[in-house]
Amino acid sequence: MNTNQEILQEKIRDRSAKIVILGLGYVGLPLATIFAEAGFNVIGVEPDSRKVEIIRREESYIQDVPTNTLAQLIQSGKLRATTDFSVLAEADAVSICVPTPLRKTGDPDLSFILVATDELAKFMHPGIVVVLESTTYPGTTREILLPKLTENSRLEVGKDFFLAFSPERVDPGREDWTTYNTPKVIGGITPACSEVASLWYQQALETVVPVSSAESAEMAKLLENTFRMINIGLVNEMAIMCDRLGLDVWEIIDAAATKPFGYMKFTPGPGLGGHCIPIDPLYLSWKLRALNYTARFIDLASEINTGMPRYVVSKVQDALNEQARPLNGSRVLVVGAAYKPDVNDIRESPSLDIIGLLRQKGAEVNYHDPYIPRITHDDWSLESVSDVIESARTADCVVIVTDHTIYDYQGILEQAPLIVDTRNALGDAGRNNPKVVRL
Ligand code: SAJ
Repeated sequence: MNTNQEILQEKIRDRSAKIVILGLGYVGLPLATIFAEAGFNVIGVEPDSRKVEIIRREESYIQDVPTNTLAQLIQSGKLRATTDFSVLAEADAVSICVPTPLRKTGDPDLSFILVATDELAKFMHPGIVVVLESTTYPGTTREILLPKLTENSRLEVGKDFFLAFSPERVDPGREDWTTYNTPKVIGGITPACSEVASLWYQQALETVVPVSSAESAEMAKLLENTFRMINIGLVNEMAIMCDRLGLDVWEIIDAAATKPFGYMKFTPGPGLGGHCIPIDPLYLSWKLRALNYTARFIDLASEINTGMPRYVVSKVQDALNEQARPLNGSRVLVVGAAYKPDVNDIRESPSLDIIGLLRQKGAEVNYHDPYIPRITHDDWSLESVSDVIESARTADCVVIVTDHTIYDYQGILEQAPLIVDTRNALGDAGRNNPKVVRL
C-alpha cells in the first residue's frame, strides 16, 4: 500500500499534481508561471478581483512575467486565476505568497498569512504539500500554520501532509537572477516535509537548497535582508561621519571597493525604502524582543536609516542658509520619488518623509518622477511636475533623492541654482562644485 508521501511524490513527478498558488503578486505570479511552464496545472487564487480580471484578459501586471508567456499558458489551460479559495479542495500542492507588512505599531502583520491559512485549513486532505514563501519571523510555519492546518483535519504532519517554508528571493525587474535560476532554500517541519517540498520545487527551479527545518529557512531569509539593512546603515553612518570630518564619503567608498576580497560595496542614501529591507529585519527583532533579547544591530541600523530623511532635510536647510535663504518659503524640487532607481514602487520610500519634512518646515515642495505620476501620503498629495529641467531652473534648491537612469543629470546641473545630491547621481560633475552639496 503506497503511503501518502509516495502517492504525492508520484503525482509531482508525472505532473498530475494540481498546484494552487495563494497570492498573485511579484512572487506568486512568477511562481505560478514557472510551475505551469514545467507542465503542471496551476490555479492562482488572488483576492483582488481586478488582478484576476487582468489575467483572464491574458495580460500580465508583473514586469517579470511577459504577457505573451502568460497568454500562452492561459490558452493552453495550464494556468488560470480565480478569487475563489474553494479550488483548494482539489489541490495537491499549495504555495502561500502573500504580503507580510508591518503594522503601524511596528509589529508584524500576519493577517494575510492567517486568512490564507484559515481558507486552506477548510480544504486540508491527506497527500497535500504546503509551502509558505512569505517572509516572516522564525517559528511562523510551525507555530501558526501547523496548528491551524491540523486542528480540524486530524492529519499528521510529515505523514499525511507536508509543510515547509521557502523564502522568496524575487528582485522585481532583475534579468540576471530570475525565479528559475535563483537558488531556492527549503526547510520542512519534518525531514519528509523537506523531501516532498524539495521534490516539488525541483520540477521547476534550477537549484533547490534543502535545510534542516522551516525555522532555518525562515532565518536564512532574515539574515539575507538584515545583512543588507545593517550594511546600508553602516555606510549611511559613514556618510555622516565623513561629513563631520570634511571627507568625501563617495571617494572613500570607491577606494574601499577596490579591495578584491572581504568587502562588499554599499552606498549611502536618503534612507531605506521598499517592502523588504526596511521591514524584514524588524520581524526578527520583534521575535527576539518576545524572548527578552534586544537585536541591537537591527535597532541601531534602523535608527540610522530612518534618520536619513531628516539628515537630508538638514543638508537642504544648510545649503539654502549658505545663500541666506530660509528653507521656509523656498521652492524645493525633489527629483526621483520611487524607493530605488528605475522602479515604479514608492512603498516606504524615503522621498515620502523628505517631502513631508520639507513641507513641515514651510518649503514650497514639488517633485518629479517619471515612474510615479502622483503621491498621496499622510495629509498631502502631489502630482509629478512634467518638465524636470524647467522645474529645476525655477527652484531654489533641487534634491536628488532617487537616481533614475533616465535623467539628464547634466541638464539638471546646468539649470538648477543649487543641488543636494543624496545619491552621487552627478558623479565627478558634482564633486567640488560650489552649487552641489553631496551626502
Ligand atoms: N540602498 C541604499 N544603499 C545601498 C543599497 C540599497 O541606500 O547600497 C537603498 C535603496 O535605495 C532602497 C533600499 O536600500 O531604498 C533597498 O534597496 P535594495 O537594493 O535592497 O532593493 P530591494 O528592497 O528591492 O531589495 C531586493 C531584495 N530582494 C529580496 O528580498 C528577494 C534584496 O534581498 C536584494 O538583495 C535586492 O533586491 C537587490 O540586490 O537588488
